Formats: sequence, structure tokens, C-alpha cells
Amino acid sequence: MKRKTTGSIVAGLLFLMIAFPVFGTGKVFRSADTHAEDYPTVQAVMHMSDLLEQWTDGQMSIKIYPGRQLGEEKATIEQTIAGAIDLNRVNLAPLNSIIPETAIPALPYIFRSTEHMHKVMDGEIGREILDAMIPHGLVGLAFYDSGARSFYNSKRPIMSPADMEGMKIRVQNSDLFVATMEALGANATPMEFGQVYEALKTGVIDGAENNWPSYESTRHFEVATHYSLDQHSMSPEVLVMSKKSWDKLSAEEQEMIRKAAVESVQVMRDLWNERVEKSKKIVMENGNEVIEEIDKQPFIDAMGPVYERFANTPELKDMVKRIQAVE
Ligand code: BDP
Repeated sequence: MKRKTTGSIVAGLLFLMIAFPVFGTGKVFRSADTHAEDYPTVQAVMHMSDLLEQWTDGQMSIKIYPGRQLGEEKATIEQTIAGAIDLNRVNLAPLNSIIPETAIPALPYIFRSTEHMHKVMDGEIGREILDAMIPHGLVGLAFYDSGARSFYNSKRPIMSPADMEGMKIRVQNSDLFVATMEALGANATPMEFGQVYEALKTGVIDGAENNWPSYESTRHFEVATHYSLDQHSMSPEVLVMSKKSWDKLSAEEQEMIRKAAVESVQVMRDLWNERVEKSKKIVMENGNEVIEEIDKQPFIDAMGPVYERFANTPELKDMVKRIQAVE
């Protein structure tokens, strides 16, 4: 009899918490990331959640689902647009086919350096790209660093585009990346991030391309041991919110989310630099062949058709020029 009473009290309380969220913990946003919990992008969003919790006395926070728990990037982007996921940290590449402006900072060799990239993405052009997402159901909140992407493979060291002839290289789900590989003479294989390790191991693909932390965290470096630092793309990471979730918030709440996202950027940059060093060390200790001195000119020279195809309106062409003009 006693047990039954306790049971009904608990059930009653649970009902109240669900029916009247005032008894619950406030707004908890669901956030997706393909990376593991210790990766800088995940840590940055965790920091953002801490800030929101502090500022709202626990009324707003973020529950992060790292390690692809909510799916691969393409699927989670669709779910974010649909409103089933509130926040999503993705690379710009899988957004290229939905939002043409996102292809511009992902263009090969558009940035001269990390400083150049920061100046562009932190400034007016970055703002324009974030705003361009709104009509497509996403509110762009912040860009995060992603270093430079370079080629790695299990066959031979890549020193020039000629070495890539016929190589099967995995790329993200982006026509821009497919076109880039084709311009270099390789066979592009678009594939989800989570399938790459197995594909490298079984020889379905010969190689892929990524930055130091992703090359290391995925353990791709164990199977694709030749890493050539050609640095063809600095395609940044971006944190987006579902427009559907955004529209449910008050102006004050939206402002807080924007502010927390901006504050998380610097934290992410520091974590990123640390992680790059750690990843390099792990890869070097594994005895990988890392080609640092590489003549980038032949790679750059092959990119003409890629720019033609993706900077294909007067506005996008102008954006390319404006980026190049940033000192
Ligand atoms: C990593 C990005 C991640 C992408 C991944 C990829 O952080 O968002 O999913 O590359 O290549 O650098 O798919």
C-alpha cells in the first residue's frame, strides 16, 4: 500500500514536470556534432552552454550530442532545417549546395593565411554569409577555425597534381570539393565522415583530405600514412541554429544566444591551436611521412574552372574579389 502511494506521487510529479515546464529545467537546446567530446568544436559549444546557464540562472542550456549520435552532417543539417535539431556545428562544405554563398570561403586557396581567414570571417563578409543562411531555414551564429585541409593517402606521397592522377579521394558532400578533386586529376568520392576510416582500410578509397586534428582524431593517419601539406582549403566550421527554434525565442533570448556563440569563438581558437600541436605530435610519433615543403603553384593554377563554376553570379564574383582585397 505504502509503495503504491510513493509510486503515484512520483508519477504525479513527473506528469506535472512534463505538463508545466516551469517545474523542469528551462530551455535545453539539442545540438549535433560529428566530432568526439574532446574535439575543440564540441568544447566550444559546451562553453557556450555554460555561459547561457550562468546568464539565465539555468533557464537556458545546450545538450550536445557529439560523435554523430544524431547522424552524419548531411542528415543533421536536414533535421536542423526541419526543426528537429536546434543547434548544429558543421563544416561549410555540406552547406555549399543549399547556400551558394557558403562555397566562397571554401574555395581552394582563397585565403592566404589563418589571419586573412579570420579577418574575412570576423568581418562584414562573414556576417553576410551567416545572414545568407536565414532564407534556407538556418540562423548562422559563428564560424569556428578548421585550419587548412590537406591530402593524405595510403599509396604514395603527393608532391604535385600529377601524383593524384586516378587516385580515389574521399570528399565531403559538396560539389565544390568534387570539382576541386577533378581539376587535380583525382577521382572524387563523396562520402560521410564516419565511413572514411573503413573505406581507407578496405581500399575502397586511396585517400582523403582534412586538417591535423581530424586526420588524427579519426585515426585516418594509421591507414593513410602519407600526408602532404598542400593546404588547398580553409573551409571554416560554422555553428547554426534552426530558424524554427530561433523563431520561438524572445528577442532577449536570441541576443543571449548570439552573444554566447561569439564568446565561444575565442575559446575555440585557443583549444584549436593546442589540439593542432597535440595531433601533429601523435602523427609524427607514428612515423608518418609528412610532406611540408610542397610547391602549391601547380595546385593553384589548376583551380580556374572551379572558381568559374562556383563564383558564378556577379555577387559571388564580387565576394571573391572583396576577400582577395582584404589585407
Ligand atoms: C572536419 C570537420 C567536420 C567534417 C569533416 C569531414 O570538422 O565538420 O564533417 O571534416 O571531412 O574537419 O567530413
